[in-house]
Amino acid sequence: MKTQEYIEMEEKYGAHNYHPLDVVITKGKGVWVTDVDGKKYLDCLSAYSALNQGHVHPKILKAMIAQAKKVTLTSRAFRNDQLPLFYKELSEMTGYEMSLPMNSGAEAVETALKLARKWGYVVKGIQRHKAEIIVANGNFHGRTISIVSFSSEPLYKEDFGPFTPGFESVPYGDAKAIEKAINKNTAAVMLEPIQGEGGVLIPPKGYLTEVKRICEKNNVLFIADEIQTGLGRTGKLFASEHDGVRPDMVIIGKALSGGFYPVSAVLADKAVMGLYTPGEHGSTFGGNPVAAAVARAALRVIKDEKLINNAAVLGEYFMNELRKINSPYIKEIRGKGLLIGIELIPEAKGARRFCVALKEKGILAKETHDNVIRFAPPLVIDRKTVDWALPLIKNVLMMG
Ligand code: IF1
Repeated sequence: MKTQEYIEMEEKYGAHNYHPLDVVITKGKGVWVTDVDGKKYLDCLSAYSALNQGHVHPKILKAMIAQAKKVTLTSRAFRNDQLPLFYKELSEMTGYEMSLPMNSGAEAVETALKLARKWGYVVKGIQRHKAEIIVANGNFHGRTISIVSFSSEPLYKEDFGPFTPGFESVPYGDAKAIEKAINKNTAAVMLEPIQGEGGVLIPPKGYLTEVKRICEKNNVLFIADEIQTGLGRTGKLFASEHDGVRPDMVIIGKALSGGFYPVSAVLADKAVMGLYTPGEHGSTFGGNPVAAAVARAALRVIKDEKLINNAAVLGEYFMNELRKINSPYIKEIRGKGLLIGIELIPEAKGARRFCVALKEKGILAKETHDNVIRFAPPLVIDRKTVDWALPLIKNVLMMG
């Protein structure tokens, strides 16, 4: 079958909750993907940062196959011999005492929110069912009803009420607004260190430091959603480290499996994570042996291949070179590590048509909001490949 036939089949039988670029991928290797017509592309989205280790990393593949041949699912009714090793290695790598594995990012966010509420009642002494959690305008934390309840994007929530109460949203990047919103019922503040969906928005320097200080002063937990920014993407293990902040809870997902499998987790020390008791939370697939084996291999690859350092070095190089492009359509180029956004001026008539033009040249990138092109290649990318992409990107940005 050819591209057009796949597209027609998908449109006929699949729900229309996406508007993908018209490329039908059939193979991936490292930073490259191939479509059903045999055309090769550089992947500059990495499945929204789930592919930090690159497509089909051989070591993760090997771990997944080996585990799938042994045992795939035990449920948490019984123990398995992969999960303890996953816990220990994740703890050693991140410095958090404990973790709780789930599958999707949204599930891990829900896990953290439930835990924060429980902490609010049991530790802080908030009156039952009164806990509040502060979030930021422009946030993206997933698609469940509770999570879209505190979204500020009408498209994500308008038709899906009634909403879950207990959330308060304040402007992103404004620590004072958080201080003002805190009251005796506030259990936690949850933020993305960089708002990915918001358009690769980087808060003012020291924002997270100040937010953490305010949280400590007011006995409020600080939760970082590092699902997109974590595990090396921004040139640090966690983006919060750029501000020298150690959150009370860190939520990770996406690259925790290197794109093989949905694996997410919440990290915290025992004083917080220890509050969950048997029966209060769980998931059929969360922490299953394949997920644990895959995640262990995915973490090992990040470490062994020094992907965090590569993201820092090549991210800076990529961004500096992009800044040399003198296109009248560019409003701003911003980013950290290999999470880079090019914001276009409104007169550029939208980022999507630039992404379509990039696709024609063999580069897959995705617009976010109307005017931002996001570049987030796998962290295994090398300088030669960046140098291959730059003139093509320049060409598309100049052409308009
Ligand atoms: C889609 C966006 C990115 C996330 C953060 C939680 C989640 C995500 C910071 C939920 C997920 C994804 C989901 C994907 C598109 C994508 C996205 F444009 F929608 F916002 F990356 F920028 N926290 N982000 O970025 O994780 O439940 O999806 O595993 O198609 O919805 P999930």
